[in-house]
Amino acid sequence: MSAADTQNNHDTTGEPTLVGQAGPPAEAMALWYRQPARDWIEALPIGNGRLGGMVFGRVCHERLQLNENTLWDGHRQDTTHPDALSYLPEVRRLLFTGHNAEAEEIARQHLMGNPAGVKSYQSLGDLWLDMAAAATVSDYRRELDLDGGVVRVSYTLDDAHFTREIFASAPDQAIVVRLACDRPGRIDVRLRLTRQQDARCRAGGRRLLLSGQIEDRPEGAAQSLGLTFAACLQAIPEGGTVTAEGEVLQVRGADALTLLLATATRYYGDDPEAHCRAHSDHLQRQPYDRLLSRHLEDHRRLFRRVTLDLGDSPNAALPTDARLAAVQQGGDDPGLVALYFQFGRYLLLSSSRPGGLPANLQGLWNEEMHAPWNSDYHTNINLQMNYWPAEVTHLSECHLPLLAYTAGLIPSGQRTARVHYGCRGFVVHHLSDVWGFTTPADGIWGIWPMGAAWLATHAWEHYAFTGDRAFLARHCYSLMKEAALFLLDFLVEDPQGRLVTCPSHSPENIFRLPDGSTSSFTYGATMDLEILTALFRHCIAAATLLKKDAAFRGQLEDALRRLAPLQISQKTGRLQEWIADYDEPEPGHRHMSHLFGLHPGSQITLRGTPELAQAARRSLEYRLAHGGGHTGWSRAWIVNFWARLEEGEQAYANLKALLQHSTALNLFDLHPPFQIDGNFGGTAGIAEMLLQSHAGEISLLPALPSAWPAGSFTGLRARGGYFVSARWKAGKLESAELQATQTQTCALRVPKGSTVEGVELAGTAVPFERDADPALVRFKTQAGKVYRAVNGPSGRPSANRPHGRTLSGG
Ligand code: FUC
Repeated sequence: MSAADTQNNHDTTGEPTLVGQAGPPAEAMALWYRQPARDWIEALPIGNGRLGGMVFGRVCHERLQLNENTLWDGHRQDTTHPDALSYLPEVRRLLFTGHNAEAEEIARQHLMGNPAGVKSYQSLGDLWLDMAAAATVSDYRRELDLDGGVVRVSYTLDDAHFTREIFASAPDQAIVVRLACDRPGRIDVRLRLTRQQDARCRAGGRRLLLSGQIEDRPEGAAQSLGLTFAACLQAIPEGGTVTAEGEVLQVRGADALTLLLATATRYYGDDPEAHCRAHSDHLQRQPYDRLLSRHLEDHRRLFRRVTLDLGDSPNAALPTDARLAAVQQGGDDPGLVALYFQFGRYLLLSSSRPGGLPANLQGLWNEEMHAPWNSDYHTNINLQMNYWPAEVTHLSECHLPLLAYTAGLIPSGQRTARVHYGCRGFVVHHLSDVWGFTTPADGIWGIWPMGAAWLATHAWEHYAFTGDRAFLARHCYSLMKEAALFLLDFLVEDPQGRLVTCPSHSPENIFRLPDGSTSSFTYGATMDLEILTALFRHCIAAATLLKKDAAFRGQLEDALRRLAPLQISQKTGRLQEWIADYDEPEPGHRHMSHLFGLHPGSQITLRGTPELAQAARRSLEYRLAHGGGHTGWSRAWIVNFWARLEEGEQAYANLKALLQHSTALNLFDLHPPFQIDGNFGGTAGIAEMLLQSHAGEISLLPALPSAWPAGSFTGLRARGGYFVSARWKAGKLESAELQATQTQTCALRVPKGSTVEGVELAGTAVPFERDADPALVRFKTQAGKVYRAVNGPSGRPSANRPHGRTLSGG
């Protein structure tokens, strides 16, 4: 097997002509197609959080491209620049006096990490299933059943119907492939495991063993420091024979065939080969049906928590690529949006499971040895966006890998904080890897010391949604505090006496200085102030809840009082992105960092800070008027912004643009190239259109577009620990159910045109108060109880039931 073969992504030679038209799969929540993937970006993803595959579904030369999420090039090392701290005062002085170019010059030489970059997450390799050439097959279909987490391929060849099922099992930590046929003895297949580099494959008995070590040899090193890894494929035929021939396994005349793939790397310290062999021994004792049922149970436990119905579509019976094409030509397809939403949830639960690493820039799925941006962890938007849907779409435990990963960065981030800035706490710059990289990378824009702080806001969000105070005390608080300690020490007074971050950036944008030159290097960027405000407020709230650290709390409060404020441009009415009202050479820049306070932050809200919300809106409109949203993640962020501004039509138009311009046939988000953040940001945006809880209220259908006049959702989560379901018709709320997990007062907002006519607990009216704002009601909830809020007139409680007492009207 040559490297050229393994790389030949487009090779469809020997693939048969497809005839006939397979109907849609039984499962409605499925991506499905009438042809195999021509290219990697058309293949269908499976994953168990650690082990992933891209299934091409080819008839005669099936390819599964494989990933294991610990398989990264590089190694753990100290990347700090020992002299950095001695240059910091001069860099600050230069920035405060407007000598940005000179500051940049010094920073490039002395403030960057060494090395100033990370190495790539790599493909594990490929599993190939070669079958005899066929001239024609009929009724071909491949599908990704989201509800079961199974890829299926089926077709008819001559008189026989062939089926394949492929899934990545979390409970059994394996990729499982099942080939079956309705005629006995028809399964003949040659199996190969390959990798472009650093590996070899051996066949023996019924197994293939691929093993190797990434070549990572620093200058002068005698040995590679790269990870060792292994993959073991086991073939279990029913009937027929298996023979090992050199580097391949040949299966002949089987009625059915089960393939079990186990993988391991040395990342967690195991011997990968020994681990794979032992795990294969265990797997081969599990019957296929048992593996499948254990997988289905595990997958559905997470997947089925949320349902979403956005209404019918005339294209519901078409294959996914045809539906996407119709939207790309301007059509509306609410069902495709619901599918996209559930696909986002599927991707998260397939790429991020407790105990493992978080989803990277491509989630889990990467076919390259040198991936775009190394498929790393970018912390100036991308990694965080991956987790925007986690809590609201009820995949809270899938958020834990991010929190654990962030906690794992603390030792390295403390060293960088000390060596580069002389500060306590921990700092993370704009990207990281699995080796604890925390220093500035890539270029001058890498000097952005806010990554840890932003990541730490996720710890609080996890608490806000789950209400898990013990977890807050045990895991979240120290993380938040370490991130805040860094900023407390890092803040300095600017020439006007305001506390600011310095040096920093507004990721990754540039501005024009009064002398006409451009720069990106600055201090007190609006985003920094917003992230810091969010984190400090979270720390104050957590310390108050946990009754600890009064002095620390006082320092945070004091810093917030002295912090440079958010500013609205006198010239343009827009929210200023920087500390001064600079012009922007790239007004449609993909990053919209200064709007962090609007989303994902909550410093800017429509009713709490109307002037800032208006200024944020102007900034957003300006970005959009100049081509903003040209990358997938940028477009997805825009959906969330409009949702927070309660502009359903604008949110929807941008969601549609995400599908039209930034979505591949397999529904992967395209930067381009493939980058998974847009999938997650898009999924979060859809949720944000239907349910919000960032402003101290649960807001139902805050940004419902006219394209979804009727629909329902169940099982979404809101801050305060609520589980929320709702149903609407003709654009008006019919009813909502809130399951409380805490005893507290619930503030519930309904959309324009709807009013709460009653609140019930098990059919009995519950007293509620109507706010001066008629869209808002308040009532007491008790942990474990389910409350139903109904809108009139169709949802009005029947006359023989008492109405809720209202304080003003109702
Ligand atoms: C940041 C973004 C790019 C891309 C990369 C992975 O550098 O500005 O658009 O998303 O991360």
